Amino acid sequence: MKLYDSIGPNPHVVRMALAEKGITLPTVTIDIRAGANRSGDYITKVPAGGTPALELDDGRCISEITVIAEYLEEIAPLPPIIGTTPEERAETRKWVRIIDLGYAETMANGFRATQGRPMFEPRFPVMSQSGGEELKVLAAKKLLWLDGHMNARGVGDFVCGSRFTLADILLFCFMEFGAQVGQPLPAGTAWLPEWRARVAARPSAAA
Ligand SMILES: N[C@@H](CCC(=O)N[C@@H](CS)C(=O)NCC(=O)O)C(=O)O
Repeated sequence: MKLYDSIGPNPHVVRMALAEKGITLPTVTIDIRAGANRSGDYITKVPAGGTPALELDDGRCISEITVIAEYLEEIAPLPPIIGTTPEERAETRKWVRIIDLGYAETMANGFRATQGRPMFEPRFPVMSQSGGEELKVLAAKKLLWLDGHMNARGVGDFVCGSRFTLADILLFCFMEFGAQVGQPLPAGTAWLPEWRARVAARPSAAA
């Protein structure tokens, strides 16, 4: 297997998942700033053009970070980052979906329409600048909601309670990226700062 890697939060999620599982792969770095993911060989292998992607030994490519994480869990179940029972897996997938659709996509689309506009506008349609600003507000509100929920729940170091999962990896990588592009953790959070410190202390966070 081979990993097509780049800058940005999406590849960070997969590198962190690989590190949690102790898997090391040969890596090819794709220069997304130069648009190398939107031309040539890469766009043939990965029609949607996003990075990262996992190339299997038979040449097939798997893209989309949550799908790559599911694949890794199937080929290397331990340590689990999704779950060992149907109930655990359902809980992880629930939070992954909430975080992905509610926060990660919102934050990323806010970035693409504002600070990231010069890079993304020539590649695909992006929302208006003012729409992007609204998305940033919505992303911050989602973090506040998540924080309130986790704080009220009262137990558990991680999104799925005592289990460290893909939901934590996804949230962490996108929050770290958000903080670098003008979307820091909003004021007034209580659970997220301590959770962030716990996740940042894991060796995989630096992957
Ligand atoms: N939905 C995709 C998103 C992939 C994505 O947008 N990756 C970013 C890097 S963080 C990228 O390649 N951006 C450059 C571009 O889309 O041209 C996934 O789950 O992998």
